Amino acid sequence: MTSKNSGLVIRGSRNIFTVKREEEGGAEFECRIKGKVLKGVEGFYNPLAPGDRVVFEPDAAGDGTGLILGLEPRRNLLTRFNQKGQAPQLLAANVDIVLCVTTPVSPPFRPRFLDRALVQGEIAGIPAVIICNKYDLSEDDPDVEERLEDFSRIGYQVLRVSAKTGEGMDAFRNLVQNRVSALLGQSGVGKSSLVNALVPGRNIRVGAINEKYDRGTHTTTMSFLEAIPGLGDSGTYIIDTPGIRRFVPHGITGDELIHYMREFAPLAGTCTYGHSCSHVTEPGCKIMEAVNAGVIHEDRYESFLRIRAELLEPSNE
Ligand SMILES: Nc1nc2c(ncn2[C@@H]2O[C@H](COP(=O)(O)OP(=O)(O)OP(=O)(O)O)[C@@H](O)[C@H]2O)c(=O)[nH]1
Ligand SMILES: [Mg+2]
Ligand SMILES: [Zn+2]
Repeated sequence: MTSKNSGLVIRGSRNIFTVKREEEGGAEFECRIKGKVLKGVEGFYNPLAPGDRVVFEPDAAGDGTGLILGLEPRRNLLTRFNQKGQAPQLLAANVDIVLCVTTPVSPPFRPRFLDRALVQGEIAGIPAVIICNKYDLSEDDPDVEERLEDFSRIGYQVLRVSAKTGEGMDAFRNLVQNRVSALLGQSGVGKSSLVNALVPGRNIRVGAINEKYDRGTHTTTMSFLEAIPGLGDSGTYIIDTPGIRRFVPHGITGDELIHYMREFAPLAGTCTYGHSCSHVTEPGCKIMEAVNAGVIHEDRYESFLRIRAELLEPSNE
């Protein structure tokens, strides 16, 4: 006899998903979605993400396969615009915290990636923290430190850690315990290494940095949810994701962006030309004044203009 079960999506491609049953010892099933599309996710690159909760029916033959019948309402959803697939993509669902991972070197520090990932955290309504991994390799570059300090100034927590030496990892453990976290970052910053560092004996595949190009080699190819045993008493889960080369935010228009960058948001609508100000040439522009006064970092202003221009392109909606 078949029966309805509730389950947690652990990983999935575009049509086969590993679902962990919530009852009876948590067996895993390889599931397809019943029918063609799941309601509410039409037009997305993928219909489900790790962290999603579903109702499913194990196959009567007991061969470890099953059919997904429906999706439980989501608490939140982390997405991005997938430029290659020209469609929005689900990265993780029902998460408590987004970990935006960067490195001081190897691959080089990429504050613009952080700006973009932080915008997506704000859009999703999920708190974000910056994790500067490979701090053992830090050369105390004043430019890196200045930007990290500026992220702290505008209200983001910044952790300097090393998955390799363990430096800063107690703070990292405290941050993730009893929560569901999602890692976001470019290839090679050490996302999978951070998960490995939390679980003794765990050996998720990690990839060396390509020396010639000083970047990662896209070792993780599919997002997955990993339970972290022995950390916290109410369950700790981390969603590891594949490295993203360029993060294009999704879910807002270019005109709305101002509300999703923390130090910009209070200034929305205050320019002489109000909401129609493009914040580039107009007299009485409060954004440009804030840049000149050091309230908005020049690099963040540059990111703002670039992201807004991209969002205003019709192909990225
Ligand atoms: N020195 C140093 N190397 C590290 C650290 N963390 C990770 N690495 C190395 O960096 C390389 C990339 O690590 P991964 O964990 O595969 O990076 P990733 O972010 O998961 O990369 P993708 O799966 O390609 O997105 C590996 O050679 C790791 O051993 C660290 O804290 N310090
Ligand atoms: Mg990886
Ligand atoms: Zn303006």
